Amino acid sequence: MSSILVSLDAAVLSITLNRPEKLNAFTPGMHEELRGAFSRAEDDGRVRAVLLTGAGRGFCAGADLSQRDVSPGAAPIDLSVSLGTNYNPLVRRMRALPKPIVCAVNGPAAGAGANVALACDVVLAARSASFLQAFSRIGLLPDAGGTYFLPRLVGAARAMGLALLAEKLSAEDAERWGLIWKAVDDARLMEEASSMAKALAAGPTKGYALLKRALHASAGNSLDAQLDLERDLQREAGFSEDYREGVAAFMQKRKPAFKGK
Ligand code: LHQ
Repeated sequence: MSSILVSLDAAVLSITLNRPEKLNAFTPGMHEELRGAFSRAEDDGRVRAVLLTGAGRGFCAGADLSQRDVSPGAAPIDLSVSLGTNYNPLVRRMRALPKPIVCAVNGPAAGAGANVALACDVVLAARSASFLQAFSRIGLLPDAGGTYFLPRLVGAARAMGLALLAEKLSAEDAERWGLIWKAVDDARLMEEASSMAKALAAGPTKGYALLKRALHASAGNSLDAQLDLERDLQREAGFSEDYREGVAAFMQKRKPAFKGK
C-alpha cells in the first residue's frame, strides 16, 4: 500500500498521508513518495495549488518511532541523517513551492507532523484536532522547522512553553494564538479546505508565488531590504498576464479569469 495518496482535481493536487493505523507517522518510504508528489506539484503546469491532509483520525504523528533500535547497546542513532535527507528538504521544498499549499489538519499533528503542517501556507484544523510539540517528551528538540516557525507565529514565550512542556494545543487555541489560520467544525473541514484550495488554484498563481517569497523573506530582512524586495517582486508581478486581467476585470466590474501566468 502506498504511504500517500495523490490526486489532481480542478488544478488542486491533493496529497493525503496514508498510514492511518500509525496516525500517518513518517517513514523514509513516505518521505520518498512525498518528494515525488512535491516534484509533480512543482513541475506539472496543471497544478496550481496543493491540499495536504491525513487519512483516518490523525493528521501526522511525526517520525515513526517504531523504526529504530533504541535498546541498550544498540548502535548510536544519528538523527541528523534523517533530517538532512528527509525532513529538511521537504520543508524547504514546501516553503519554496511557487504555488499555495493548504493544510487540512484532520486530527492529532505531533512532532514533525505538527511542524510540516506549519510549513504550509494556510492551515485549517478540525475543532477536534490538536498540535503537540512532542519532541521534549523523548529528549529531542523541535525539528522540521519548529524552532523557526513557532517563535515567529506565536512569540517567544509561547514557543518556549510549547516546546518545553509538550502539552497538546487544541485547534481553537491554535487559532487564537495565531499558530494557524482557522479551526473549523470537523464535519466541514474537508469541504472548506478543498474549496479554499480550489479558489486559490483559480487565482493569480504567479502573484501568489511572489507573495510567498516576499513574506518568507521578511523574517530575516530589514525594512530597507524588504522594501527593495517588494519593489523587485512587484516588477515581476506587474509583468504577469494575471495582473492585467485583474485590473481589467475590476474596471469592467466582472470576475477575473486568471490563468496563472
Ligand atoms: C505511532 C506514532 C509514532 C509510531 C502514534 N510512531 N507509531 C524524530 C526522529 C528522527 C528524525 C527526525 O525527527 C524526528 C521528529 C519527530 O517527529 S520526533 C516526535 C515523534 N512523535 C511523537 O513523539 C508523537 C508520538 N505519538 C503520540 O504522542 C500520540 O500517538 C499522539 C498524541 C500523536 C496521539 O495520541 P492518541 O490519539 O492517544 O493515539 P495513540 O497514541 O493511541 O496512537 C495510535 C496508534 O498510532 C498507536 O498504535 P497502536 O498499535 O497502539 O494502536 C501508536 O503507537 C501509533 N503511533 N504515533 N510517532
